[in-house]
Amino acid sequence: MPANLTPEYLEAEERWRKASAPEEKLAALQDMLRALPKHKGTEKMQADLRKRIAKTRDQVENQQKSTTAKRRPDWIVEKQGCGQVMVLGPANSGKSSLVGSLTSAEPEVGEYPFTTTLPGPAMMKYENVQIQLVDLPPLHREMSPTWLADAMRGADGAIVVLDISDDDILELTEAAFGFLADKDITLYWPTHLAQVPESVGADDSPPDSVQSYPAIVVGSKFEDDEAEIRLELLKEMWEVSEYPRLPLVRTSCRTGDNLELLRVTIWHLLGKVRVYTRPPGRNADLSAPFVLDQGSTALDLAHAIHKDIGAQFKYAKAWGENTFDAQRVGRDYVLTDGDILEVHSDN
Ligand SMILES: Nc1nc2c(ncn2[C@@H]2O[C@H](COP(=O)(O)OP(=O)(O)OP(=O)(O)O)[C@@H](O)[C@H]2O)c(=O)[nH]1
Ligand SMILES: [Mg+2]
Repeated sequence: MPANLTPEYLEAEERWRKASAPEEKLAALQDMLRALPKHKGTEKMQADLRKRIAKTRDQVENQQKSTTAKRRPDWIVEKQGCGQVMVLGPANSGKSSLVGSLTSAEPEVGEYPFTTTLPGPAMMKYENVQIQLVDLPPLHREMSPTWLADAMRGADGAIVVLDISDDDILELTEAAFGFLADKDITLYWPTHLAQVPESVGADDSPPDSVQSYPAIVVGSKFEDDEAEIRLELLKEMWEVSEYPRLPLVRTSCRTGDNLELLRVTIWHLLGKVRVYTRPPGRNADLSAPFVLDQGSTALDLAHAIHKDIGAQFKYAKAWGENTFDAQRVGRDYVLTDGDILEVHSDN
């Protein structure tokens, strides 16, 4: 040991020896390096201390990562794709079956209620985009897990799956909407929905709650012989209820009926447009659209490509339904689904 080690160094070294937690060890090592006289004779010790500091810091960071991972509740779903749609509804209504039929996921399906206990995200392909569906545990005023409302936060839309082969459909719907009402969650008519074949309810009340989502009702297991009668009862109940007017799509996972219609309706529910860009003189890549909110402009697209292109936007040439080929458009041009744009900027 070099003779000129300071008392501070020795005190820090003693602390290092006694420390058990990596954070304490790291602090002691850093103090040791600070207190070590810096001259040629201690160069090896300095290098050695730096190595030990780096190693201990890794240990501290790994420990922090694993504790945050542990603390993160397992019902939080990371958003993926061009939109996140929550799959809601009473127990056993066919939510997981529907998610399984629309995606390549294989969620657990059971004849008994409360099969699904945690959110199950899965990607649904619609033409050249991917939409995230989140299969959820059942909605029930008294029996849903308390975190369910939080799990829905930030979603772009919802589908409410109601089993029209079930004689208890009215009570189950009431218990499901009761959960939403208790949590001040409202569903509303998706005004941007292009075509709506059918709907339930008469009132088109605007949402006024903290959490509100554009939504579709799915009448599931529609191949049942008496489904039509129950659907009429459901519509009557809806007319006199406080529930919002919502589009209705009848489906059957057994026969596959209307699953493609539902897929398209979910895409429209999101209120997005797909736009393609082309570099001057080259073809657009039609497999990789930019997905933007309806109402977005040429300037919004430029920003989405790159912030510098947005800042220096000059004009664009557009090919689309509402333009003639290579029409020169300005920053305020409102994009239509399927447009191809060649963006020109000042640089
Ligand atoms: N006849 C018929 N049965 C279906 C259809 N879709 C689902 N089922 C059946 O309905 C039952 C419940 O299906 P799930 O998909 O597990 O329902 P869930 O809404 O996810 O149920 P929980 O997770 O418990 O809320 C199962 O026995 C399915 O086989 C359908 O289109 N027709
Ligand atoms: Mg389920």
